[in-house]
Amino acid sequence: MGESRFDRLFIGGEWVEPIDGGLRGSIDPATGEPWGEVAFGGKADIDRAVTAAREAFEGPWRKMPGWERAALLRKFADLYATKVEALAQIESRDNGRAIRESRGDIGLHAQYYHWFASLTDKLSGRTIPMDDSVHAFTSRLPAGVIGTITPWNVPLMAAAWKLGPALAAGCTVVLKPAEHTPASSLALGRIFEEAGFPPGVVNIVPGDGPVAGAHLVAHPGVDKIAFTGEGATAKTILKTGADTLKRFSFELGGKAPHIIFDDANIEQALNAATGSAWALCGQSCALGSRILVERSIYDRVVKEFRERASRVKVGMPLDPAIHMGPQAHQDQLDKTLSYIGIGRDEGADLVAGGSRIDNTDLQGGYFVEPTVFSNVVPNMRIAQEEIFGPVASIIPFEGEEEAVAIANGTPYGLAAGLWTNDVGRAHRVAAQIEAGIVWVNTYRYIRWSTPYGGFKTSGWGRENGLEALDSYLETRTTIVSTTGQFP
Ligand code: TXE
Repeated sequence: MGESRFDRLFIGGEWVEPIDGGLRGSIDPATGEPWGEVAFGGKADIDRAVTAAREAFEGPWRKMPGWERAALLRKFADLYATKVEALAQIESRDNGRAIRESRGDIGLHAQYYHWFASLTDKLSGRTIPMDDSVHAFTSRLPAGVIGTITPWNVPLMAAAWKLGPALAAGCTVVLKPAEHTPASSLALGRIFEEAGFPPGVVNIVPGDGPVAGAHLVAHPGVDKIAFTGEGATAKTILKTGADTLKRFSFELGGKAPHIIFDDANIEQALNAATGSAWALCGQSCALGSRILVERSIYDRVVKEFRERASRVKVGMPLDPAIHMGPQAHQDQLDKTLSYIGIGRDEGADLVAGGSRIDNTDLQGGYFVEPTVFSNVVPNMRIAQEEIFGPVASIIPFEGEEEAVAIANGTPYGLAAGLWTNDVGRAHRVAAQIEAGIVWVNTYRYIRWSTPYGGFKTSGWGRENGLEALDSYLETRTTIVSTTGQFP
């Protein structure tokens, strides 16, 4: 299959036509027009993908020595590294992300696969002291067939975060990418094929969430669902999968506070806070969408946000000079514009942006101006709910106690940032933040080795790091009598 053909599903090591799905035009969010035909699978396609994954799991994969799995994963990672540009072009085309961002993000993925490859032969258990009459030990075993359901904002990153640890653990996978952005995930299939993975270890079936996704979730042949997406979808998934009592991990939304104290390096803080507000066009769960600013520097920060918003270059995603592309799809555009309306109605001050960009060059695309609200009150909906658009809400605070209270005052708990030059304050405040990751004097810096996931409604479990590997393993305890006697 050609690099840029997406009209087949990848099942059991073969490129096959959908049985009960079909072809669908994938929309270019920069124009609103279809840019390519993508195969969508239905329930029967999910069935055969799960069968292929099960056969691969029971057959070659779980029995393969760890070092051999590692060699395949490394080969895959090396090939992946040679295809960063092609993958970035596909992903930016499909989800509208600025190409400079896609290159930066996708350029790191090979390291995720390499890092998990390095763990495949280190899945050791423990010896547990009991008494001389028994020898007790644990073994770490792959969890089985994994259904991975990924979102449209970062399809390849979400796949790397799930497939790296799942394959390293000895699991097999059915990957169902989001319906809005399936193309780059299908391109992954070619790399797995080229790397020589046994058929069925990785299967890729784009499809509609409530059809293909729900069927994967309910499938008795699937042992675990690894999901990234919206909290409401996670609740539906839990109900759909309840009868099978399979395992679940959830990476859900966020409303990250980005706290700036007046003793911080303000220039650095502003670079991070403005960069993070508009990266991925605001479509990432860890972005600092609430900017909490100490009252004494509030006016300065608002002024800087306004000025910097006017300097953001919005344009066609494949243009290397632009900073921000369109929203990834029509529904997200509508959601963002509706929240901008809500912010206005709630009485926040709109200091920058606030509209769709629909000029001649960008007509038909889902472009929104970088938007800034000031004088946002913590209980306003724009400060409580995930917008997932380029909308920054700047909230004033007085002192540490209030900063912490506002930071923790949403149902979310994924990420947070704080800026201060007082090391005591940095530790004091970080220790009180209810979030799975807290950045101090930096923001959005993560690697394959750093666990990532949410407190509260932001998720279950952790991706990346040793914790991610754990989440694709089962522990078996074996207790052997050394005397042949019971008990
Ligand atoms: O997410 P969904 P959507 C948030 C963000 C965004 C909102 C809506 O706020 O505005 O969610 O995005 C699959 N059974 N995030 O609607 O629906 C679907 O096909 C099984 C935050 O796209 O959760 C896709 O593959 N699967 C987030 C995946 O779920 C189902 C990233 C995600 O789609 C399904 C994305 C079902 N019943 C959105 N329904 C983050 N944490 O970064 C849908 N899906």
